[in-house]
Amino acid sequence: MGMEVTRVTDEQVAESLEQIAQILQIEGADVFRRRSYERAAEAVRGLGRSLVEIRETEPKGLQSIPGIGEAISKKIEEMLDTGELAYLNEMLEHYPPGFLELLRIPGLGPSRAGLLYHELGIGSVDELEEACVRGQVRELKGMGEKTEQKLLQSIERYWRGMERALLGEVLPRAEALVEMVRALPAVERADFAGSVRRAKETVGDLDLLATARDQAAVCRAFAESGALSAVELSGDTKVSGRLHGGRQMDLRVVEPESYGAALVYFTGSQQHNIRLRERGQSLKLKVNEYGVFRGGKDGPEGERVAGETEESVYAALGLAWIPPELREDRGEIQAAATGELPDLIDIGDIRADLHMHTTASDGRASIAEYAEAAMKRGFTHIGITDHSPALVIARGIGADSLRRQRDEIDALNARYEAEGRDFRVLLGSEADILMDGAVDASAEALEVVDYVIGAIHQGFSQDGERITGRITQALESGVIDILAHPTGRLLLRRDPYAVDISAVIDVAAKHDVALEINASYDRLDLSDVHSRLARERGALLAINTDSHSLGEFDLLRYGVLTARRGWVEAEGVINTWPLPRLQEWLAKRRG
Ligand code: DGT
Ligand code: CA
Ligand code: CA
Repeated sequence: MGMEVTRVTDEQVAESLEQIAQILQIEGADVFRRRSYERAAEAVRGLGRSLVEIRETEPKGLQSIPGIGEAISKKIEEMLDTGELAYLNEMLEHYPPGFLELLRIPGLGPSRAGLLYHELGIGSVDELEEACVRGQVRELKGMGEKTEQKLLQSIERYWRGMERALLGEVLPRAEALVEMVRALPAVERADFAGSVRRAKETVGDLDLLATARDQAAVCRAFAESGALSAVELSGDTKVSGRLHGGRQMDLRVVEPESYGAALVYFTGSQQHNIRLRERGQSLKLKVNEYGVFRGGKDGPEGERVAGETEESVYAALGLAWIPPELREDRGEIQAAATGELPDLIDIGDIRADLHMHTTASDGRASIAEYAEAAMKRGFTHIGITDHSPALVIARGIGADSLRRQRDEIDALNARYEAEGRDFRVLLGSEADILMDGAVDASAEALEVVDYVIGAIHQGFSQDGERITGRITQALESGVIDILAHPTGRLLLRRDPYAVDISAVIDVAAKHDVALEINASYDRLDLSDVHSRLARERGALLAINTDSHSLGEFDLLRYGVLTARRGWVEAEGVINTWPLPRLQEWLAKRRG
């Protein structure tokens, strides 16, 4: 297509390496070869720096990464240079396009997928479903009626999961797609809209918007770009289809004078749009995806008064521009009318991450490695919080190990001080809130740590009264400074425990305990709505990544987006405070 090479992300490199490992397994290749690709994928995901940076700055280039040897480093370089990997492309030629998608079905590993393909020619989830229904799968070696039933259930769950995805799975792809659309000839502007732009925690389809004088040319170019695995509609102003992996998406191409109005309309939410239209009616203005027009609801479409930018649309309605994260009809229009929109927290306000796990418990990086990565991000401090002893499965640590961490941290801080670096490490502990509400933090442990994060890791199914009592008792004890992932939900996978979060918020506010917004995009716990409630009731918040490896500081953005959806300002989030202020707060709490 004569287009510039689209840059592959590190995550895409990791996925390609993983695909190679999967195909090697399907082909029954040597287990060591397969493992080397799995290890390489894992290594890429755990890097604190980008592949490009390592390649350019390390004397040994990519081979300086543990787990990446000469052969794989060459392949990664090829991907970084060309956006493609011939070795993988050749492997994939032996299989139908939807084949690797099969591996996303829980319970269907590479060996079974290979068997299904070679024996029954099954090359997609659709075909697998059909074969199960027809009872063909049970005839295969090592499978039976039970396996077939289980597979059908998994497929059903897979289709249901397809309907909504986690924001963190879709947002990076939306950004990459927008970059790609912006690079198409004739495109003037492009953005993603819809629930992804509002940063909703789960999203349905992806809505893309572009503007160009020659709309049809852009539609054609996009339809032919290979971004979609299936093009379902390709018109002069709109292209619809499925992305690789199955997610539905639309690209709409509008005229430049309508771009702002279309961006408002397709960003939504629907309720927000309805409120805007009502406000327009009261001002005798008609608001739609083409612009704002004089003449009111029933009049002929009159003179255009706005439409090219979002700001112009809101201004025509007497409103300040409203950040997309607030557009849920939760009072934002009233606030925009009276100049009372919140000054939302921004990722640049965050100075610290206060929740991460090292190799001492279940993490994969050392204290010093986290510190280096944090300095690169511009943090001024971090807090190390390995698990307490009660959490045996996560290799919780006791007072002896905490003392060793204390020594290590004191030595690091002394070095930073001597070198004049504005950076410090704090020592915390993620202490289990036990079944009876006691906190798993010994007197010896409390002596050496700077703070305690409390969390529930067992007894998720207790009834509301018990689990709420257990948490509030722990907060009232004064031992806990931050309550981690307060409701325990795992998005699309596990419901929150039956906790009365409103009661927890009140107790947290009363005892000056900060409630965490866990930034991991499968948690986002507290949620947007609960975060807002917490701030309204005067409780402090913390936004933490709960990192288990170096790359995970990047999750911070999802925590910040959730806070923004909760109308949260920087002031109420302890991670935005300079270290002295944080220490003062901790001293007061502990004193
Ligand atoms: P999703 O895809 O389920 O995560 O949620 P959205 O918000 O992206 O919804 P979607 O994709 O159905 O539509 C994108 C935006 O387009 C939506 O937020 C508002 C606007 N929109 C769609 N249908 C209607 C409608 O019937 N009335 C109004 N007022 N707006 C609509
Ligand atoms: Ca959508
Ligand atoms: Ca849509």
